[in-house]
Amino acid sequence: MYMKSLLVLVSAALSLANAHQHHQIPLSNEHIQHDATKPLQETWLSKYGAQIDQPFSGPLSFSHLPYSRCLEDESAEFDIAILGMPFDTAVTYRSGARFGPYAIRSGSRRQKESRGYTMSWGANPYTMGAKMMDCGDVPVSPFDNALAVDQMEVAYASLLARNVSAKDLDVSAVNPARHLALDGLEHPRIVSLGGDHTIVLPILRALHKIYGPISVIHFDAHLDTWPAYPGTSTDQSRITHGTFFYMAKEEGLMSNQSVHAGIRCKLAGIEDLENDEEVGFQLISTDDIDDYGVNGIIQRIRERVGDTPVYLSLDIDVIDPGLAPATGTPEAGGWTTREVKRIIRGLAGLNFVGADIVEVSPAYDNAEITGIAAADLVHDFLSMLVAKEPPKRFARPGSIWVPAKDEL
Ligand SMILES: [Mn+2]
Repeated sequence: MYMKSLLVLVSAALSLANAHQHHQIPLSNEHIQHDATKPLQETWLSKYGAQIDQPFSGPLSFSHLPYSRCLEDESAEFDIAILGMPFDTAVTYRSGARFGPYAIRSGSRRQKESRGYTMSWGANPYTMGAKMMDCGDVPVSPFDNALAVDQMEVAYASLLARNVSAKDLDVSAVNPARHLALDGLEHPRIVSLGGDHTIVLPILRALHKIYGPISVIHFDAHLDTWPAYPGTSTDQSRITHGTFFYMAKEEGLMSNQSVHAGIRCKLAGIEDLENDEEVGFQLISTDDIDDYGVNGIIQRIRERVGDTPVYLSLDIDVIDPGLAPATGTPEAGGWTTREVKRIIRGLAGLNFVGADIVEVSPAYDNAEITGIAAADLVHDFLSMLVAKEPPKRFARPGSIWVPAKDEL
């Protein structure tokens, strides 16, 4: 019985194999009739069209902006440049911000010109007349800080010296600082992606040559105005991410109308605050937001810098480490991302000559929280740089709120 079943199975298998062999495709394809006028197969281009970049694909530029190595491509034209400064060798605690430009660009993947309109601004910064370009990264030395600081200054000054793209001053995007340059020319503005905070010293050196002394609006948990750290013995070792504002003041790069926002770090004592005031800063602490509110803070910042040429520098550690953990010197109890975004909206129309976001160090991130937050803040920087004034509340379609007449 067993042998008989086995024979039946073998013979069934053989006939299946024969049947399969019978239907195999012949080696020759002479039997296929070709129409020589048609390609064998439709191409991607004829069938699907353009090879679009999706939010999760394509080369990495900020918000899928046009990308150019502007330092070598001197024909690149822009009104606002995104420039990475992957420098992180002057920090007091955790290094890693050299990967900040990568993380911020990566966090911006879901941003793009065709979806740049936000309800909060009531505008799309990419379509207001200012040409924006991602100019790549400065190839900074990771081995020699004096060399790296010079490289960053030369790179920044090189882009500042370019002609602006928007020759027509009637475009809706405005550059309120365009009349402030000492040479009477309009200069491009640069949004720098750090890097540790030291990058602001070479930036202020380059800006000072164009505009003279600059006021700084400085969002940070830390003062960054310390004269030096204990144990530093050389001129170069005095230049760190916690001392660069002191150096800038020594060199006469800043006005005495600067302001900190969001300070909460521990200090040596009251003498740190006395020194800070001498460097030229007023101070808005983290807790002040509870007492004066977002609008109170906006008002004090605007009063402080007035109509001076002003530079915005934002250390991501101003935001609570629960919402932005990827940074070198985290301080508990900070502002929310939403609060910082609202304060930035209130600063539009000031005479901004440039801006940066620094200290994003993605090795300490979770689920890209910090990179996404930083990229979103850069979108706000771009909106702030091209808006004439802070956005007003407006009656948007479908809103259940009706603004009062004096808010419109
Ligand atoms: Mn800081």
